[in-house]
Amino acid sequence: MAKHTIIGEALPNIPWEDKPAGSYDVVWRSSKNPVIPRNLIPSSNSIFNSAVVPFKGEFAGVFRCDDRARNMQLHAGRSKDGINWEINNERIQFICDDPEIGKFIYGYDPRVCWIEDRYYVTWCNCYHGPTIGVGYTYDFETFYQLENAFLPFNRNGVLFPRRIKGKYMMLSRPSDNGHTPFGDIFISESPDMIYWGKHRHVMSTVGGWQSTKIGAGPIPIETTEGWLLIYHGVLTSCNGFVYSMGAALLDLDEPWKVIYRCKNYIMSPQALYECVGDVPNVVFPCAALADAPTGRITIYYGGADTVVCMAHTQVDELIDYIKKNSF
Ligand code: BMA
Repeated sequence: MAKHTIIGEALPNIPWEDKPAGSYDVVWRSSKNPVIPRNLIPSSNSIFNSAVVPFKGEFAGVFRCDDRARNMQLHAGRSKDGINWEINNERIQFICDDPEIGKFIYGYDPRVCWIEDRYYVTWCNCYHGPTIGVGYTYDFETFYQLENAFLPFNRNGVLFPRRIKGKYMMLSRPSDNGHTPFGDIFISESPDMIYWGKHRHVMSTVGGWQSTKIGAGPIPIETTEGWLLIYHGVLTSCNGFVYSMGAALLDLDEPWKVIYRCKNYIMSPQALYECVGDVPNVVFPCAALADAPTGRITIYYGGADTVVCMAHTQVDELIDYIKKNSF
């Protein structure tokens, strides 16, 4: 019996597979991986690091589709079951009041977050270098763009799914203009989604799989034990960066306070579609679906900067694992 640990809605049609018999893993891969192939649409070189949410009894999402000129673009998509997707061949054209901000150069690694009355989209947006773009949609057809949240350079902007003490909250990872060899997770708050401040440090890098840089992944999941944060951590090997998936619990009211943080990764690149692709050895989580009554969680992650994959876990099992293996 699940303990009703997740504070949230029921999602009875969450895509789901039970843990394979004999598995030691706390997070296990879908047997259908990769669920989105690199060439699902005619224009794509690769589709990966993408965000999925429940939408009108079905599912919708914003997808990172790098085109065949290797431009990084955002595309909208829909699915009845969260597994089989129809992705628009044309990229999202954001409507923006200010042409300087609305000028699209590149966009990647989207996150989508339902807050109050709409779906907010955050992504890595080029404005004199990478920073955090912010927009919203009601229907995944028309998208509006707001001000960038921060000055460049920044990546991995991840909103919380509700206001905390009246303020919108966003995690981010200040970076540089290239393949940043450092990076901690910070949090900022906003009264209006435009002005962001009160920046606080959340987590630093620490040895092993998360020793080079870390960045928030899916929208944090509210639980009775704290905000469940799934994130990526990077190790620099003699053959380049290795991206793994980790997890922590943050204080519900003061989410810059880390309550538990798992020493072990919860998934590392081991399957062929994570180890072979345009960028080898990458698992990069950007979204999670959760079903509160059963505690089921389905994570969407990019494999090797090439394909979209799914993995499953159960909240009580994952939280026990984080606590048992915490620093
Ligand atoms: C990061 C981002 C991600 C990518 C990762 C591995 O800097 O560009 O989109 O998955 O590198 O290449």
